[in-house]
Amino acid sequence: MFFKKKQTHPIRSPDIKSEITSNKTHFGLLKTRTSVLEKISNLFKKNVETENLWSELEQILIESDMGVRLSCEVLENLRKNIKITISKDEILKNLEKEILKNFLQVPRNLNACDTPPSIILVLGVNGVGKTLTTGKLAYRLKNEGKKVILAAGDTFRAAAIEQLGIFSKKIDIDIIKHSHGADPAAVCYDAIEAAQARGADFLLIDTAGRSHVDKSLMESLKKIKRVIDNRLPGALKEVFLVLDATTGQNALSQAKVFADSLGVTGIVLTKLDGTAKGGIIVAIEQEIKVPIKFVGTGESLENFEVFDPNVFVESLFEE
Ligand SMILES: Nc1nc2c(ncn2[C@@H]2O[C@H](COP(=O)(O)OP(=O)(O)OP(=O)(O)O)[C@@H](O)[C@H]2O)c(=O)[nH]1
Ligand SMILES: [Mg+2]
Repeated sequence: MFFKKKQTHPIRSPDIKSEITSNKTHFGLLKTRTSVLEKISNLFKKNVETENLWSELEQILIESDMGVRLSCEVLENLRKNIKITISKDEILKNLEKEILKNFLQVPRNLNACDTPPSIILVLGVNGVGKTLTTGKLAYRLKNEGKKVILAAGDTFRAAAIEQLGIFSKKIDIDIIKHSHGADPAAVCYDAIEAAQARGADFLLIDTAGRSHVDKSLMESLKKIKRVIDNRLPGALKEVFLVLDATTGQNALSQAKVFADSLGVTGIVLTKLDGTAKGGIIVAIEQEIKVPIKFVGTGESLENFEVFDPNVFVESLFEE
């Protein structure tokens, strides 16, 4: 289990509940979920016999705008997974799990071009884990048999080029770099040429991190995107926003700014090994409607996993 265990029940703990309920609708179903859970809680307070619970639950779900198909699916999964003799608390917990899992079922595959190279741009504020994430992704793709090239697009911070260089040596893949202070868009231009000439499947571009309210950062990132779009239209298959899970709600405001101005296609949530704030995942997806595709779970290149909503929900509910 890669998520740090939560100490309390997720729906009832105030931080997670507010993350879930304070946001607008997502995937069209959030409001439904909140009112459904309210009705279910009331039902549980009414002391209904356990055997009648099923039909009452079915009625609540079907009457809500969840739709008959989703309601039946949720209850069917629940029935399959639990014994009729378990307590109401257990039924409620399992029902919450099933509903949450359903909310999180969105496509999370890594997009790639039919004709390589596919370009992946890695963005985020400073210190969230962009450079390490770029290395982890390169390591993962190389292990899948892909030819990968790195571009040192962070020319802003003195040690950044060297940091990515260490990963390129470790993983044994090429890196395209200019000197400190150079134009990152020019690095990207050269990197695209190299990726084409060397037959790379993927070009991964690390970028500089500054505050998400820093206009010069946003302009510099937009320029990189323009260069890619002009030089190789259609090749930019992923714009990954890296967010640090330990920053909680702050990650959410960053996500909004980046998603609005840079067309983010996926989120990588890092440092999940150091936090119990996993509930931010639900809030981020609700708010910006961009899927979390990968999670960072430690400081080594191997500590990187595809985000699995089922594993995530189970870990949230672990006692
Ligand atoms: N525990 C843990 N640490 C991480 C994870 N991802 C990144 N880090 C650590 O976070 C710190 C910053 O990582 P970087 O990759 O340098 O972050 P960055 O976003 O590139 O930083 P700047 O280039 O300065 O903006 C490093 O000490 C990393 O080892 C993770 O998933 N888990
Ligand atoms: Mg960096």
